[in-house]
Amino acid sequence: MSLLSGFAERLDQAASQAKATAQISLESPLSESEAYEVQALSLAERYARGEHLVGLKLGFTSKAKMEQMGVHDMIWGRLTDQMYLDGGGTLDMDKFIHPRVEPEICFRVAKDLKWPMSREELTEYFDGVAPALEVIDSRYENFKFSLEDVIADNCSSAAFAVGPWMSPHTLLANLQIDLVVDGEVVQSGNSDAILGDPWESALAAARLAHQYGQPVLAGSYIMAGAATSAVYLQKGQSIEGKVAGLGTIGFHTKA
Ligand code: OOG
Ligand code: MG
Repeated sequence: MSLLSGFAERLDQAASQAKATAQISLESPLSESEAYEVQALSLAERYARGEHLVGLKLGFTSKAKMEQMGVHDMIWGRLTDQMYLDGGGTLDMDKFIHPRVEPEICFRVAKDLKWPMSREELTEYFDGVAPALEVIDSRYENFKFSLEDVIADNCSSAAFAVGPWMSPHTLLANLQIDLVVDGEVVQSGNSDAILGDPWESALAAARLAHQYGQPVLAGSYIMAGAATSAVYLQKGQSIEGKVAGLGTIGFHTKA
């Protein structure tokens, strides 16, 4: 087995057994493109078990997130149908290592994405925007990683829930984004923190997917990346993500 497929298998097992593993960069420094190769190989294990790709997520598209995690660049990962959580549903905490949640904005792709594409063309390629919640669960001990580590680990992707769809013409500038836990606001941010405008995340997703040869088909979800820090989940909580002007999405964690 090659070094990269060994890392991919290790990360896939850490995720499926909900058991943390040591940072791979401490064993063998990887380049960014090798890290994306590990990600693709570990996703191949999921597809082989019958999971399906349903979209992409961007990470570290805001300063708040980069500072919280000590990294310096945007990343992207893959979302599968197994990660999808119905709004109002219950998250089984035993399936995760040390899950955190963050409020987000999600886009729905109307037409297979292409590149290049202009900012003006974007609304043609998307038919919905929605408030969303992302659950991230680093497979590394203590949620600690380098940029290459987290890329290899599919950007900590673990679960996501998406609220009611609104028109893609809904303005996304300067919207307040709140994370509410058991009725209390625990994180607040602004949509402008996401690359200056969350639509820039959709554009970046189209560019990065093209760069890495990953098709993004109609019906896919694109998660824009969080505007706030993420917070650790506990058992028996009620979680809501609120985006002013877009709406609310929530779930519970199993007691
Ligand atoms: C990596 C995932 C980052 C975001 O929205 O910025 C991310 C992590 O923080 O573990 O999902
Ligand atoms: Mg996120």
